[in-house]
Amino acid sequence: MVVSSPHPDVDIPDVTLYDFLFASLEDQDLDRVAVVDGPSGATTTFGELCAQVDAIAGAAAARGLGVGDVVALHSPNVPAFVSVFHGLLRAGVTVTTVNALASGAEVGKQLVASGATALFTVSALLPQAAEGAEQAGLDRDAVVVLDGAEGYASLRDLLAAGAPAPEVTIDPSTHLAVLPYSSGTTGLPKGVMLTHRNLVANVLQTRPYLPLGREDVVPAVLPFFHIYGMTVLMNFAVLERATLVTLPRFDLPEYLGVIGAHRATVLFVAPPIALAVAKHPLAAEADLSSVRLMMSGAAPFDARLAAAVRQRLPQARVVQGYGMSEMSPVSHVVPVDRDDIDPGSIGLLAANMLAKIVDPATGEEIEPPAEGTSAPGELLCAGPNVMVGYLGDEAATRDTFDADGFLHTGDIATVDADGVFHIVDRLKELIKYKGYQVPPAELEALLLGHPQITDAAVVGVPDEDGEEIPKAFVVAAEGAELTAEEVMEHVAAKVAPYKKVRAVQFTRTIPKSAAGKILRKELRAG
Ligand code: 4UW
Repeated sequence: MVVSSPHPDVDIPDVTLYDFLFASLEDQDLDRVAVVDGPSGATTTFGELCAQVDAIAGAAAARGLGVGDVVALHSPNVPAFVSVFHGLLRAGVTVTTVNALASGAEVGKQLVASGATALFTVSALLPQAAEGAEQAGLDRDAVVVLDGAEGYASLRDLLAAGAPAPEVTIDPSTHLAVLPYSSGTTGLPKGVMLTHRNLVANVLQTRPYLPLGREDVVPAVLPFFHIYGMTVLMNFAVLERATLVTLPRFDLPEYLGVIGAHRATVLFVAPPIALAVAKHPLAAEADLSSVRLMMSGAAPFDARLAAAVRQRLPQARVVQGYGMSEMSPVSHVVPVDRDDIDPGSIGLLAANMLAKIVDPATGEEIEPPAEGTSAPGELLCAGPNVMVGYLGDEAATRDTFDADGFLHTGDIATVDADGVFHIVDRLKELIKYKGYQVPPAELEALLLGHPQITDAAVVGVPDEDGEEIPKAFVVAAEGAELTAEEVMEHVAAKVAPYKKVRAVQFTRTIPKSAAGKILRKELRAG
């Protein structure tokens, strides 16, 4: 049986993200601060942000970028991320966001896979950006370094031309706004095709249960390049005319300092940040009295951690959301005004959403219970926020949707009689390290590229703090003298730091099904 959201449906206007967020700006908001650069304290007002978005749209159009083009944005959280992202979208460009921690080879792969014809980056990431651009055959003219670098166009150069924003006509329900990369339920990262409508819808679907307003100050430490930061921070906070304080990386003292100095009110976090706030002695000394809400997502967050956070933030609500790049991303959230709901749950379906729980062994739908909690099964979701499909990968798209058009999340969930969902396990092979995606298929391919490795499998296992880490099971070639350190270094040299293999076990065989699929559950069980 299908479970419907208990919330009333919301209307989703047929508009572009620019029209949704910026065309509605009122005079009274123009002088309010939209974005603060955390490290320097420099501020950008809504009026300035909107003018920058228009100017960047004009500059993009003057470079010949518009509808049909894909442009890569490769930057940590800085205020210019917001204006460049929305400026490119305003010009009709589709933006593929690249993880700021990506290696040069990873940047190159995404440029090629997405068909990007230009790359916007920052000087600190230029070594990886330049390597990736070269790999993808982009010449220097196609690379813009926002803060400037010798031999490259900068944002200032682009804006100096003063080109007017172009008039573009696009259909918000079919035109691709963004292409974040996700490995989904299996395999290598794929371009997730999200339309303007997907992004507009997702903000509206959670808005009533997650009130944010003009008085809110929101540290933006979760990366804008990842769908959580993109929708929940960048788009949601801008829509509500709240103030974002950007931080290019997570550094606990700096984060706590920003909360105190800017009187931050709402913290959107992933579990490792929640853990630091709950447990680190520095957090005990920090002034966190301004915080009224902490929301965690992107990886499991249990009720014990929620309770530990509440001890540090007794005045605040501590809630959880759940989502996936393929859902723009939010499908579930614990409504802020429902303190009767377990904070270890992912709460209720967002507005306009449907879900099913299906027995992965039989494909049978599990009935929601009249009372108590359902049996666990795979969660499938449908709604206006669900992606169109994976770019250029019809087979993966087909496999990700069931016959009724519901998206396979690859997560195992239960639902209770009140419509409250819990995530209890993960069916898919994906590993999450500090909330970042680590696709085992990618690491396995790298391991198999080592001349002394004949077979390998990578699974997520808990470390001593209970955090998930990637562990490699390795079959070494006959007579090979391979150490665990060598295996780890082999991978670390080629991938972003969060994708490193952090534990190695040598084994004689990798358990596989008759069809040759790695039996990951067996490996995880040890
Ligand atoms: N509990 C257990 C969770 C949870 C979870 C995600 O990288 P992606 O594609 O996307 C994300 C999205 C995070 C997110 C979305 C909306 C939201 O409100 C929120 O919190 C405020 C966070 O991470 O990875 C998707 C996969 O990440 C796992 C799960 O396996 C999912 O399929 N995941 N949230 N609360 N696991």
